[in-house]
Amino acid sequence: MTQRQHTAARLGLGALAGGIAGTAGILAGQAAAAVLPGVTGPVLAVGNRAVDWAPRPLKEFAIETFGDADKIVLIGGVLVTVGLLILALGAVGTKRPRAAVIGFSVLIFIASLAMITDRAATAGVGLRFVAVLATAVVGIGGFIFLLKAWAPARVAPSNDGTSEDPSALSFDRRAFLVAASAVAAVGAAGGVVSRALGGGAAAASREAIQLPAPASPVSALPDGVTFELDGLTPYLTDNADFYRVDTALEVPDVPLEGYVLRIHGMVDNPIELTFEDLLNRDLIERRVTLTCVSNPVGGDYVGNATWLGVPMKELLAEADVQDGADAVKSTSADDFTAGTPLSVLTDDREAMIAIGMNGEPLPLEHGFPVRMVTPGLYGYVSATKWLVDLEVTRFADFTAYWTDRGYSALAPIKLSSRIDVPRSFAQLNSDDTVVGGVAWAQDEGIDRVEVRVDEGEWSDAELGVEDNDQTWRPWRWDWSQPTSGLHRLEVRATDRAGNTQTSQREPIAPNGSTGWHNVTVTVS
Ligand SMILES: Nc1nc2c(c(=O)[nH]1)N[C@H]1C(S)=C(S)[C@@H](COP(=O)(O)O)O[C@H]1N2
Ligand SMILES: [Mo]
Repeated sequence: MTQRQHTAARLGLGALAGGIAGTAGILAGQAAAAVLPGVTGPVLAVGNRAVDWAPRPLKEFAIETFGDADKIVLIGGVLVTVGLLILALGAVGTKRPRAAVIGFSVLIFIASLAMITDRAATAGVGLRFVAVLATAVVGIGGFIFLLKAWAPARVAPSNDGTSEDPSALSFDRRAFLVAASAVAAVGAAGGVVSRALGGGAAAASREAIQLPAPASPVSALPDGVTFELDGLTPYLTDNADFYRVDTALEVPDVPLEGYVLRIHGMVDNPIELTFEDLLNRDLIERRVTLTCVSNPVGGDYVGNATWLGVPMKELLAEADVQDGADAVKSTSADDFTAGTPLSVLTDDREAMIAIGMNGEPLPLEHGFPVRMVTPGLYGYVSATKWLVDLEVTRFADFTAYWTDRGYSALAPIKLSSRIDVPRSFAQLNSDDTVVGGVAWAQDEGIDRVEVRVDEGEWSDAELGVEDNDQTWRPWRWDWSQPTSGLHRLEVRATDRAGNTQTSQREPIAPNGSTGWHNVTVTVS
């Protein structure tokens, strides 16, 4: 072996030791978290921290670039980073085992802190500590074991006067097999256990629910609410297709057993409600279009569903709100928070505490068992999922998850319109030229949608029959006799108050994008 080959082999062996021990530690922590309810494993705990600490532009980039896959990309990023660190520490460990073990322990310490303080964990600190211990003992123990096993004894100078390089490692096949099988065993056991516990308690609770008929059912869908047009967004969004935006890397598991919603703060009569209490009240059913502030111009973080729930106004009246309050701070089971104006929750738009979505209990991803639905406001200030706490308070006295990250405290949904058909870069024949899309101005209503081609005259689109002023409105426009070549279609909407969308492009931060959506198509 040349010196260089020797060094490469040594570093490789060290990296292998780091990789095996690190994987074993992570798997042990994950397995412990899988068996212990309410405990977060190292991967999610570090991921949650990364979500909360990521600089805002990075988050915006992730949401815009990866869309609903942003969470997978984030977890992947965390794993790759941690992976590179443990490989590097392993390599360092072949020369400086003590420094490497300290570095390795620091990594595990950071993960432990994240696990102990994880916002999504609901278990007591004692249980969380069990998972920390599993990670630390297996990870650090495994690392020391492998570095030792592979470091040959520091032999005294032998007869011929040479000594073995004390920093050299030699591959001990037995140690490798022991370590690798331990990792495989922990991994397999963890997999089996989490499969056995799969679905969690919330899924079982959800299966058992029978939603009662609403005391105030939703109005019938008006005839002509939308158009037959291939590619036009369906008027009602299926639960499976409904956009999802939240900070939860793992959907919070909130079973009905033990569930309570607290209403407290600046009220004379604090209330606690179980899910049963909510079910037994007079329920309203309404169609409302939700929108995310992160929706870029032309984006699809917007969906329309039929929601079933208890009017927020009634519950707040029963709690008897004190003078001087102007906000409700809502908190979820995973410690997300939002601040909503009291005035919006008590006016006649019928904000609700929802328990049903499109005829089913809320899907787990959309907030089971209970969420807020507030017409007219972006989700981050009004649509708290996995809702557990409502505190009546003053905007001056608190901040919430996204306001802490520079977003506005008040965030009404901005008047918007979108072209669904044709898609950008479509190749059209001059005879398939119906243009269509949706427009929304929740709580105001859409009055008019106009389309223009290549910055020509604006033409009125035909609107679907209005359902209510809290839902989007489909539109269509016949593009007569387009000339062949490249064309740019643009859309703009006007709301019932007479405001027309501005062409001015604003970014999503701090309170929602503006600008006209356009698509470029080729007509043959
Ligand atoms: N607990 C919790 N609730 C939350 C969020 C969150 O991150 N955590 N995100 C909010 C945001 S930004 C939006 S746009 C809506 C999205 O609701 P959906 O995922 O059901 O479409 O949920 C809101 N409620
Ligand atoms: Mo959002």
